[in-house]
Amino acid sequence: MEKENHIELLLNSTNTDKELLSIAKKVLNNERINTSEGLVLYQKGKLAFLGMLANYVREKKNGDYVYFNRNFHIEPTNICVFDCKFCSYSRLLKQKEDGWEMSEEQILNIVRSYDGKPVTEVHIVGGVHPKMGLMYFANLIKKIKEIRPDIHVKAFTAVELEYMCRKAKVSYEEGLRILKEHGQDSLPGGGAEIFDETLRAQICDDKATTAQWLEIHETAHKLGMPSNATMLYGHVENFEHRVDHMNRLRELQDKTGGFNTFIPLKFRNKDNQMSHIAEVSVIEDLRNYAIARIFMDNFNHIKAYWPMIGRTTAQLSLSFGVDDIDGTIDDSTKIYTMAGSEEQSPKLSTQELVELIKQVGKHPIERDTLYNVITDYKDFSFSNEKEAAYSNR
Ligand code: V47
Ligand code: SF4
Repeated sequence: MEKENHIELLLNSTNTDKELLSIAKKVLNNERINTSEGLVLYQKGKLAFLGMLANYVREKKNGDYVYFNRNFHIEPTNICVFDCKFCSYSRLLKQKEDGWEMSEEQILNIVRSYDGKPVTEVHIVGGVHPKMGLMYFANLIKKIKEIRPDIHVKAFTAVELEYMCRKAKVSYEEGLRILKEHGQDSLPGGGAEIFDETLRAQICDDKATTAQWLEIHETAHKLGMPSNATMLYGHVENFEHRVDHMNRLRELQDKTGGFNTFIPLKFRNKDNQMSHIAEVSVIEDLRNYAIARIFMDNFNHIKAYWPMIGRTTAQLSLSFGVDDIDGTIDDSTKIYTMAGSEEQSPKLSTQELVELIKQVGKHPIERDTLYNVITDYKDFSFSNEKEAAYSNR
């Protein structure tokens, strides 16, 4: 209560605009804001105001916790039948010489290389390769689980799944059921881009539609497979498109409750067909995180993907609604490095990640994919040898 009064005082003392003030009051009263109010936040909300309100919501939901996990990524191929204009990573079949295509054995060897290491999740996504079909991936997951039965397999965007199911001539439900039976646990949030159909046709017209993306996630949730959701922002969209995107996700979350986290993804402009579009500023990134936290009231977590925005902005984002900074990402993620992300070799030890979080006065928590607490690092000391060895993994 004391905190709420404090916020109200601050709101009043800064000559806050009347519309913003009424939105803030709603948020403080735990009322949902509507899409027009979401738009007002984008149009008029200054960084400090949005940060204060988002931090209020964040602390109510997650206190001062900052979650991360120990994961590794596998990108089986960057050969892709689609041609998204923002993508710096995919190679069409005709440019195969620039692409890569891992063999099953190479993929399984990556999994084997984590033997004995305390990773809890493998994140598998890549280009949409016409020869890697549903049963190929189902059997691959089965083999991964034979090597590492304890690992959580978060795999395949709705875009990859739509293509796999279409080629295999099965419904989304059937396809997802097969993958689940072979060991897939959840879905990542990629492929959502921006849901507005007109814009989607401009930037990624040949892949899964908005309706298909939403249907695949809804079906996964129905089958007990949770998922994440993303939004690609900072390109040709305007504020209304962002609010519309978040609103469609909020509506689906009301229906299923199956989303774990929302991940805004900043458009990076290196080496793609949209390179002429300037990237938005860090201030806009922080405003966007904050508005996402305020608007997405039924999402428990907002994630900043640090390899993409860099560690300093990731640290800042923790005061603007974000409570999750993904993982140690001991991997070779190329989708962002090829698009010009801040981090050209995204790798942080657990100790480094914990220090980043502590530097901004927050409380580091290692989680599993479903946000169960694995280790509380608040008073954890990396001083003894065993712990130091553990931290470098
Ligand atoms: O859908 C592609 C994005 C996504 C660019 O679920 C780009 O935990 C910016 O979704 N600039 C795939 N973004 C990655 C993804 C993801 C990442 C981390 C964690 C999770 C999770 C999911 O990457 C694509 C697309 O929106 N992307 N190119 C670019 N130039
Ligand atoms: Fe293919 Fe994904 Fe790149 Fe689109 S974003 S071209 S679907 S790899």
